[in-house]
Amino acid sequence: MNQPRRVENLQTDKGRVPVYATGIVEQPWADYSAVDHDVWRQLYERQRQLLVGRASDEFLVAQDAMGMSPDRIPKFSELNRVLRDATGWELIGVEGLLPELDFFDHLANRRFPVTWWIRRPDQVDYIEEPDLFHDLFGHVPLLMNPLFADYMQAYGRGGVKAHGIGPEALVNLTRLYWYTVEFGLIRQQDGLRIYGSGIVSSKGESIHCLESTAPNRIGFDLERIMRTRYRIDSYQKTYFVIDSFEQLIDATEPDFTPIYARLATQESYPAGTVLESDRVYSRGTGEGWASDGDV
Ligand code: HBI
Ligand code: FE
Repeated sequence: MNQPRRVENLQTDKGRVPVYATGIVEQPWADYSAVDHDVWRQLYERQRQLLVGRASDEFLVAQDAMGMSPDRIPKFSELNRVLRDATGWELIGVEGLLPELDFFDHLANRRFPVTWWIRRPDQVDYIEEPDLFHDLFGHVPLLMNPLFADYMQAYGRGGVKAHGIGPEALVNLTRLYWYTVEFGLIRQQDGLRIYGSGIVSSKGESIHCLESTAPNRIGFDLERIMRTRYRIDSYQKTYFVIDSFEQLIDATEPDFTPIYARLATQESYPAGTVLESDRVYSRGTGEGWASDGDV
């Protein structure tokens, strides 16, 4: 497997991240080795087993509708036929992380960038940057869900706008992506469930986010999220819980400009903060207000 081409590092609020060529690359499907396909199969089967009872109903329904197979790395061209019909989204192949504006512009045009290479066998439990498994298994299925598909396009449009406003607005908006698209939880009748891509593509965090007593689980609040910092190299200290995808869309309807202006005058919160005004859930059950200490 030929290695991805890194061209530079980008200073972001996540520190210096490797940034790749921003061009669209054809998925070199014929070049995937048996080891690559086996890494896909191993990760896919392990996560699918873990996620029943942990992932949101929408995620599991969407992933089944995608028709992905554990047997081999899916072909983007085959998935695009299904995805375009469902919500008008399409996958494009990329080298890896893109500069923010390139990424936002793709989302604003219903194109989701998927990294063409998959991690090595010795990286199955952790890889510091998004690879094909994180993108294809984690991000792509929910693009089959019309509400989430609309949210992702609206997010992209908001990102292009925030990029024009300035770096602070970008940091605020990136936090929204982080605490919803990457690490979001949703409340169902039968308890809290995962919809965030960073969680569903990680064995450890799929368990930790619902069952550990360590993290806070706080009801979704847009400005609270935009004020809250996050860590990229450990499990999250806080997960935000939406009641529905409709709530996500409604919250992101208004123009964010006045929110950015307000936030610019306020301190941001450390990742592990819990405020009096927070709606705190106990672990995993989603029964609303936590009893004392059962956070
Ligand atoms: N690039 N390919 C790719 N995939 C991402 O998920 C991604 C990105 N660039 C920037 C980015 N995500 C985050 O900073 C978002 O919050 C914008
Ligand atoms: Fe991601």
